[in-house]
Amino acid sequence: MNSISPLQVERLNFEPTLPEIFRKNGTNITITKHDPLLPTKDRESIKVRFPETFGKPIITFRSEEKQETQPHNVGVIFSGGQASGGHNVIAGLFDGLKYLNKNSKLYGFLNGPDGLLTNNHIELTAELIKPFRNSGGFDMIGSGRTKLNHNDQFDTVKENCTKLDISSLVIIGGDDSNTTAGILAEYFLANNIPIQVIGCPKTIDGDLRNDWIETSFGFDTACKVYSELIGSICRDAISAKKYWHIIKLMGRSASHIALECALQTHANITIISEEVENEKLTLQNIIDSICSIILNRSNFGKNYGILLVPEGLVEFIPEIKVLISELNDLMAENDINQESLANTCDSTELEKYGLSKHSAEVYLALPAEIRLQLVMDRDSHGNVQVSKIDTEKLLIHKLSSRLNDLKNSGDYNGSFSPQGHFFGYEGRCVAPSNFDANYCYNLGYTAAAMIGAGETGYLSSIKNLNMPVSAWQPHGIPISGMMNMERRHGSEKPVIQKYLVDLGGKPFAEFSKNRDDWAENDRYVFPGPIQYFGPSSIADACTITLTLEKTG
Ligand code: FBP
Repeated sequence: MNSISPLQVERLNFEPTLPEIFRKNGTNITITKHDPLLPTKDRESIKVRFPETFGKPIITFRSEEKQETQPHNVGVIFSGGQASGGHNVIAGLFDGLKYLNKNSKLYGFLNGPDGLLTNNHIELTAELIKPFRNSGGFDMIGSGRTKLNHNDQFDTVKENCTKLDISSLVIIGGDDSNTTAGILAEYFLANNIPIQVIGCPKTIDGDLRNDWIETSFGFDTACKVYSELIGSICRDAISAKKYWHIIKLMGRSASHIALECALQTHANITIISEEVENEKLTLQNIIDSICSIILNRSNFGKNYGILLVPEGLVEFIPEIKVLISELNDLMAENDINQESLANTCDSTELEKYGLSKHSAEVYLALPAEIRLQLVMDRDSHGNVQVSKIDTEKLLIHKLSSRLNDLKNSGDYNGSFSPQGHFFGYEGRCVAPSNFDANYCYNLGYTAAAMIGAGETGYLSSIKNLNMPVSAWQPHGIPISGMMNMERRHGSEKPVIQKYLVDLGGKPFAEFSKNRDDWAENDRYVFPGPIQYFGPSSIADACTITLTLEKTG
């Protein structure tokens, strides 16, 4: 019996494409330096914190006559949540390093930043990497969410790298992890530690994006997986005609995934958290507007539909945001018995704990299950784990109760039979789409090219992603130029700015133009499963978000 599927066998044979510049055998890849990239905000504060890496130029690549280059010993880690294509970043990095010098070595630190701190590593050889090419998951070396933010941790990283003679480190992660990459590069330069640091943009959430990072890897594959599932549910809904499907979609803060899935499937209703915040919509406002669509469809005999909800919604609803922040503060300041707080159903009692009167009322209006999640599910900093809140159940509870009232008052005579879903983990480790497989391989290869050129404090970037791969343009982008100052855990910190849905942007405009029609009529689109083979217009397509952002 084969231990890998026929599809896995075929995917192993897939050869990612490199753009022209990386395909000139027998040449050296060198860099061209362009204008410096300066932060758009908080320039002076960033300059003070990044004296060594501030004002570095954007770089592109060119090929020159081949000369002997030194071998490089490089370390690599995954940091944060899984995203399809990670193994191809490593494959591209490995191939790029071997192209520089066949004696180069690549070490994978295991289970994310923890591996760097404990020197838990393996050497990544051609044989070891081979079965992981074009596969999903991060299981080649694992990942983790430990944050590297203290100098003593940086010194440990230095010691462990020195033991392996490592002169470059590649951090594959999201906005926080790449912020760390920038800080580490600065620390090493400031302390004359000869270790280069390069980042690669990963996260299914799509929120590590700016003028230079057109998308983060994993977003394409995850949205295709969720859209396939949503499309199948749409088909079930118009077949059975009896359920409203309330679907929570992963994406911790930003609503890019929900928006892309709406564009791909034309679900009847999609909530965009950024719009909720911008319009200061209360939970009741949201429930009322969903109910009016449910009522309208019911008047046409359609007691079914699809509602997409972004994972991070509750944090964008003003009164719940205040409640969460008050709960975070009181949990941090006081030695509180979480269980008795969770069981308190009296507003005066809650005020004694330190909640404001308004937050106590908001808290008590939530279903018991959600109250429990708000109080009990805390991360290592004591903060609410917003991603663990069953927002789909919260909405089902509130919608059912409102529709019941409307029924009792004679304003609604339909039937509301809800089904809750959460699509998250099923989209993070699928074999990468052709787009992500190619994109990731190129990100890794670009990281190797920057290592070869001796650069540090850069993020690997590919531009022109809506074009065929041959026209893609690899870049190196200085991380300090993408920073701004934000308040985190009580103090001002330099961080790469998270990209939320732009309500003035083209993807949102496209959604907004169509949403009334999608709400009333059944305009469902059924994207079907990811296609790895077949017509390029399907197999190599990128997301609608990227297409709209690049071309309109
Ligand atoms: P990253 O930003 O680290 O890539 O993770 C994103 C994400 O998939 C979110 O969408 C989700 O909220 C979170 O990870 C889940 O985290 P965990 O894997 O720890 O449950």
